[in-house]
Amino acid sequence: MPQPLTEQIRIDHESSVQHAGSVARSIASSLGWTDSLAERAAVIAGELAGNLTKHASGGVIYLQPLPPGDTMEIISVDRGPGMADLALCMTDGYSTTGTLGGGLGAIRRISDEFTVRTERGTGTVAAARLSAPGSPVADPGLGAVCLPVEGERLGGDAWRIDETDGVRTLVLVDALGHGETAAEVARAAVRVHRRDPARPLPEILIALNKGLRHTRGAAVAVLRTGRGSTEWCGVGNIRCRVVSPDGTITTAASGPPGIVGWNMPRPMVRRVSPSPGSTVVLHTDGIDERWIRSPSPFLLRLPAPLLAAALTHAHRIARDDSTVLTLGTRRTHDL
Ligand SMILES: [Mn+2]
Repeated sequence: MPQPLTEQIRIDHESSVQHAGSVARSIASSLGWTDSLAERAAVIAGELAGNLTKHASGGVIYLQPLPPGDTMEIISVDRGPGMADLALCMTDGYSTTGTLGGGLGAIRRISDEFTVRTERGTGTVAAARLSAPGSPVADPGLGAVCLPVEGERLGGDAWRIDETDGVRTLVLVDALGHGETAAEVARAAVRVHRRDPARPLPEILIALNKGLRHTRGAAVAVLRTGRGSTEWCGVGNIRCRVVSPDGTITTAASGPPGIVGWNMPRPMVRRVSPSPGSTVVLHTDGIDERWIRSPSPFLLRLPAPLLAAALTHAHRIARDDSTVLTLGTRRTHDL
């Protein structure tokens, strides 16, 4: 399983449609997929990108492998104009230009999971997931977009999710600096965490602090949810918000200032109490935190995988590595 870094493709020219397809193929090859599965991924990416060139403005495609196994996610998000009749556009074979193989209905048919939301005047967000047969499927309640600085290949943000006995532990790392050096620190942090992802949250931070000594260090946040409780522990400026079903956003937790690996204060665990139906959002400082000031109701109603993409598309700071992780409700009191 490669580190789940997102590939971003701006869809601003016909050639970007082909590019989307070839990036899907290269992720498929990194996952060791068969040619026919890789081809399905390339078709989905090409169709979503093709839709953006024909119907939308300001569109991007995000592609990524998702843990725990062999899932690929292909997301499209745009700045409008949105669809007037989603049900009609989902009909297999329906196409306003007559050139698509079958539009959204066809994409849904060849995906394992397909989620789309649209609002006239706002835009459309769609996410398709495809998994190798028999491999564990990515958590449907999890959304993620993890991008390096615009124009760079690697960045200092990294994340990981583990699940033990129904308890999910999500870790997000933002290593200081950017590029290859920061990426090495972030990978080291994930490696240290991976040895024992189920240990108590403060111990995770303490282990990372030790493991990142002699590096420039990182901001780190860990969220654990399951069995009726949700807890958070972090150091540095990774944000944790809860988006409630009624559209209110609360700041659930914020870490004390400090650098893991360098001058870490004593890690404190905070309880997060998301109401049923809420989505918890973790993001690094590569997302403009002013997004909480006047978010659109459309954005706040998005399911977790779409919310991560829409937030990134609208509020990313291109000169920093940027990551959004979203986790939606699973049972009444858990996430
Ligand atoms: Mn950062």
